[in-house]
Amino acid sequence: MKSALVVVFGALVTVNSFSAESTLQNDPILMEHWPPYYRPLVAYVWSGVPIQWVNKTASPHSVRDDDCVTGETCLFDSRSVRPGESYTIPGLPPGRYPYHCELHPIMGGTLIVEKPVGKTSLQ
Ligand SMILES: [Cu+2]
Repeated sequence: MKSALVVVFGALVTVNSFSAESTLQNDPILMEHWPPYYRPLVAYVWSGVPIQWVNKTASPHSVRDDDCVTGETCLFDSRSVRPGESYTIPGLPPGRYPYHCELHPIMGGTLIVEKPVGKTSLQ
């Protein structure tokens, strides 16, 4: 029983140190006029945590899951986000999610959604 408690405590310490040192994204993702268009281009986020994009340009943009195009499960599609506005999704399951702007096909970004517990490879 004592060893089990030690293991649980060790896991908590590991998770806490990972949080402090990781590059996981807490700030909104910015939509921009110039490359890489979405900043950061590849955003690492926790699963289940809301993700926000902010449009600080003078033009409308969108955030659309690439799977919306292929006919697979379309997990997010902002439609047009006007200048000064933002778009937030409640969070995603772990995985890799390429996305694009429906209005400007040159704009593309990627979300990497990480599972917060039991993930040790980034330490
Ligand atoms: Cu755009």
